[in-house]
This record gives sequence, C-alpha cells and structure tokens, in this order.
Amino acid sequence: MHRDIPQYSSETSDIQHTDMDMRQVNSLSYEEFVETFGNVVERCPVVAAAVWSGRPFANSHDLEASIGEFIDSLPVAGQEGIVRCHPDLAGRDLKRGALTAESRGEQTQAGLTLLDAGDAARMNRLNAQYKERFGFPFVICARMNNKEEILLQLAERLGNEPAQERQCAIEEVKKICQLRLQDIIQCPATHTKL
Ligand code: 2AL
Repeated sequence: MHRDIPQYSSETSDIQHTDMDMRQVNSLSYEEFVETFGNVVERCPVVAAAVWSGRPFANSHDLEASIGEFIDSLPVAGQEGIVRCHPDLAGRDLKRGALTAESRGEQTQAGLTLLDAGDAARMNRLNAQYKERFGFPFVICARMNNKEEILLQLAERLGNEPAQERQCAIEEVKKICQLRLQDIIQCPATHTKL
C-alpha cells in the first residue's frame, strides 16, 4: 500500500483530515486513487474510478468539477443509484454501527446521534414517507445543516415534484463530496500581496 494514502479510522466518529497536495494526488496509481477517493461519493467508488483518467487535476475544485460532470452525465437510473447508496439520516445503519466513517462523522456533527425520542420518531416517519414517494432516500449535506434544518428540509422537499427532487438530491451529493474532498486535499496556499 502507498505510504501516503490517508486512511479513515473506523474507530472514531470524528471527521478525519489529511492534507495531500496536488502533486501527491496526481501521482496516485488508479488503485491508490480509488482507495483514497472511493468514498467521496458515499459507497460509490466507481465515481473515483471514472474520473482518474482525467488527471492531472489543478486543485481540489478541478477534481470536484470532474466528479460533478461525471454525475451529471449519468442517466436518471445512474443518478438515482448514487442517491440510493446513501444511508438514511439517523437510520438503521447509524443505530447498528454500520455507517462509513465519513457518514458517521457527518451525522454526528449535525447532532443526529443525539436526537430525542420525539425528533427520532419524526425523522423515521418522514424518511419513510420520502422513500415511499420518491423511491430513494432523503439526502442532504449533514455538515451544512443542523438537526432542526434537516427536519425542516425533509418535510419541505416531500412536496417537490420527482424530477425536481432528484436534482435536489444530486446537488446535495455534490456538496457532501465537496467537503469530503476538502478533508483529503490540502487547501491551496493563500498568497498575500506585499
Ligand atoms: C448523508 C450522509 O451519510 N452524510 C451526509 O452528509 N448525508 N446521508 C443522507 N441520507 O443525507
């Protein structure tokens, strides 16, 4: 295994940060790249596999844009498949400890591990209604929201039309991806003018 590849610990719920620079990113073999970026889109390593050949990437935004373009190029069934790879928020996988390290960190940060019984029941009920209506789970970038905002959005988005809601879910997948990329790739140095 490549010594510089960041490893996510499955033992903690903290968001893991590494600081690969773009030289390191662009020198990763296909296998190393998929190992490193295989979960920037939840449980969809095929996304990293698809964009690897687009190297070299100028910066994390460039890689993010390639991932976004790949997702946008997929047919509806492929986009819905990506959305379906996401675990429910505060759902069964969280309770049985089966979340990916990234998802667990995000759900913890949004306060979803500490829901009181009333909020947990509401989340469960709305998640089930949402899945029944759209055929895929409700997805939102947990780190950009708190539990109140998530419950509000869940109730609101239930009223969307299916095509509008699929697009909304895909945009949230991209936001989750953006933050996961930032956890892996070093911020470019900021230069101040003297
Ligand atoms: C998730 C997840 O796992 N992380 C995140 O930000 N949102 N899942 C979801 N259903 O929205």
